[in-house]
Amino acid sequence: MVPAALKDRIILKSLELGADDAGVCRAAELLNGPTHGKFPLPEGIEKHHSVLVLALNHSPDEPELDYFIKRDGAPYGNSEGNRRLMDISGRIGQWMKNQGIESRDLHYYVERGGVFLKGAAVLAGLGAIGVNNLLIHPGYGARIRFRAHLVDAPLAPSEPLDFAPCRDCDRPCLAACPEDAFDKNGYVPDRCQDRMDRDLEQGVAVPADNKRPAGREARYCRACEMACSYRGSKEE
Ligand code: B12
Ligand code: SF4
Ligand code: SF4
Repeated sequence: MVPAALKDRIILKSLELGADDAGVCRAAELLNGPTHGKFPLPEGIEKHHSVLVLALNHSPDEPELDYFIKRDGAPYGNSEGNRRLMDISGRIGQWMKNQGIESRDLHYYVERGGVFLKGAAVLAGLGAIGVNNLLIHPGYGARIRFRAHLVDAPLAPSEPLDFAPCRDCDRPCLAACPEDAFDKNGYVPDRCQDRMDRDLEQGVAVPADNKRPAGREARYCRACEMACSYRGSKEE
């Protein structure tokens, strides 16, 4: 195991580069966990690798961070928040390269070689999964997004938190869902997915520019996120 001091320097640098929080988990632990255990190992991720999880607060005061633009014909879209995370990921990669450490940004989508970001965030000590199926961060609550960066070194992992934000809560997140996407077994992804599909179809038209075709901007539903009554220590 590489000494903890290196992990601490990487986390500190991530914060300097604009992340609101960051943590490290071991790829082996993630890949044996409850989600990746069921899926094939994403190509290129090996058990000795570490995963740096970068977090960015998505405050209700900056809703545009979450607006998602999908251009016609493009396989994926993107949001300003995710672009910022990608930028931090690129710059932390450059910084590690200068220190002689190999690393790379991981794709957002698992089918393109990414990891399940909420599970990674739990293992990296960034929070706990709430009743609303979202990662609740002690400082920013549910209003936070993630990106993962793969590090070719067995860094000392962050400590998972002893944190139970939903204990004693009367669960306004569940009542807030306009699609009834929570039943007795928890989150029902298909109902939520239908809503996301409609949000994109009914999104604002974005005109073509010199480089890119026209597209749509979706303002995806965040009702279960915004209704979460847990107030983080860093929220206004
Ligand atoms: C596909 C996807 C969706 C699908 C739903 C897929 C699904 N089955 O859940 C749709 C399009 C419907 C969707 C909706 C939303 N999504 Co989404 N989505 C994703 C994506 C790309 C993959 C998630 C996935 O496939 N999950 C499959 C299930 C099986 O796994 P899971 O979600 O990781 O959940 C498991 C773990 O939490 C695990 N678990 C529980 N405890 C523990 C503990 C440990 C230690 C471990 C390892 C695992 C673990 O159990 C859960 C169930 O199996 C991720 C990005 C990513 N690469 O992870 C974003 C992501 C999960 N989405 C996100 C968000 C914000 C949303 C929305 C609010 C929409 C929006 N405005 O962006 C809603 C919220 C719905 C909700 N309440 O969960 C954020 C969540 C941030 C947060 N604070 O948690 C993510 C992480 C993206 C990001 N930018 O950071 N999403
Ligand atoms: S994002 Fe909207 S539709 Fe999906 S579970 Fe949350 S409240 Fe329901
Ligand atoms: S509203 Fe309450 S139960 Fe729902 S996720 Fe937030 S803290 Fe948990």
